[in-house]
Amino acid sequence: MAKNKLIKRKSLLKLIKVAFSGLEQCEKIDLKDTYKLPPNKKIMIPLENYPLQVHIRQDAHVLHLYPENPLVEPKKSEQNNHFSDPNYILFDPENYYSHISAFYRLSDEDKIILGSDTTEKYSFLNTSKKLPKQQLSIANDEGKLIFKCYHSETGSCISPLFKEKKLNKINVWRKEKITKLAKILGDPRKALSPEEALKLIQKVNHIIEHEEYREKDNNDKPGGVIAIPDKMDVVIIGDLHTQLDNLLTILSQNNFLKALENGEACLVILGDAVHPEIEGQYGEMESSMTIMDMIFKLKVHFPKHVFYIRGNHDSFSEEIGKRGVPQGILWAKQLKKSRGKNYKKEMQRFYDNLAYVAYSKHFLCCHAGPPTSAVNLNALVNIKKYPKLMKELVNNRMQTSNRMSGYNKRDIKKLRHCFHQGDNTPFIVGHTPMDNDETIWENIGGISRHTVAYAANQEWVGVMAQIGKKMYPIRYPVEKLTALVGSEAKKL
Ligand SMILES: [Mn+2]
Repeated sequence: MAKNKLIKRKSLLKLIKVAFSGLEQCEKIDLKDTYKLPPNKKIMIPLENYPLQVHIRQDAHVLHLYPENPLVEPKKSEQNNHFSDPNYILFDPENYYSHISAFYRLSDEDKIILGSDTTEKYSFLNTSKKLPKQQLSIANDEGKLIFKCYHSETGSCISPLFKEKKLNKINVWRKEKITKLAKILGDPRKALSPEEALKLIQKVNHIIEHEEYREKDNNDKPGGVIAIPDKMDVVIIGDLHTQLDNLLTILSQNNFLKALENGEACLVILGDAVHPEIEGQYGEMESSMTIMDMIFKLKVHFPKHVFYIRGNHDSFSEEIGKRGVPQGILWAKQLKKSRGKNYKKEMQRFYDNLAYVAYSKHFLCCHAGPPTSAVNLNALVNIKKYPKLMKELVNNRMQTSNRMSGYNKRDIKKLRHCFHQGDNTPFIVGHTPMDNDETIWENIGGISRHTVAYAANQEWVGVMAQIGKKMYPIRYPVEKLTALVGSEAKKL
């Protein structure tokens, strides 16, 4: 409902904008070859849904601008979805296909201005600092691209990437990843037999009891902290709440999978992968089994590069529930019924052995928030002796005028201090989505580098990904990839 209102407001705004922007005065050109943009003139490209190469000025550095097309065409009935507004992705092709990299999403009605004024802001585009302050603007008007070059001496050029290979490059690349995922995960639509499921979770528990980068506690059990090596990049994903398509969307994008494979990066899942958050589905438990199976398969395939941190829903507790539906209890019952008593025990063993915090020099994360009570590194490692700390790390929420007991800036600072981190180290939590439309929220509560990542939104899914020394929010439209991975697995 709120969405309809939003769309209406958007179209009204658009009418006003068109009336005043002189869009009609754009010159349309027929783009067959490289085209030099005339200074100070708006040029509209008649091609829709075609990739372009952009020379911001006439030197070697080029950018690519690709329409963001889904791998699976949405059904007619779903046409009013997030792919109905054509978006473009602007990126540096030198990095885009080889490393985890950021890009600029040029959405409908959006405009980007490139020049030395914005070199810092869009540092991932690697454009020259020697450009004029404003060199080139690119706008997206319902999928039609409008270019304006502000300087003739440093003139900008555009050319179409017509050749078949380049046209489909991104989706061909993504399909290769779907095949890889099918090999790792199998058909996610096919339930594991109780025997297969038991074997899988036992393997995971064995790995976790000897987990890499994890100091043992004083009882020689896995401690509460994962210390990711500084040289390894991290990709952080928030609460999935059974949205398998969201996990598959992420793994089919960027170079996340490749970076896990070659050991350059690790994936940290911030807990709460189970228990749907969709109204009317709170008591449904099959999808919780499926997503845990998939996470377990990832863990077995990448034992040193996939980590799962404990969330409050990673429990059979009667306290876990949503709107009166006792999800913790239903979860225990379901596992016992479909997979047997031993499986349920192994899941408890899994929960008991999970870490609560992960960090490196470049980030710090946990499921919910920092403890408000006293905390130090030794207590975090020996967390099994500190049930209060355990509870706080998976349940705390930020302080607000209605929740004075919540955590605040000082508590984040305190937790950072346990790891000798300064105030600039990104601190990332899940647990508390800020609204229904987003997936990542930055600088929450006015606290700099305090980020909430939530991966259960059905339209957009985001990760916090480390590129170099910095963490970037990277968002993708969710695609229904479960069936695609499944049918690919069947072919193997
Ligand atoms: Mn939670």
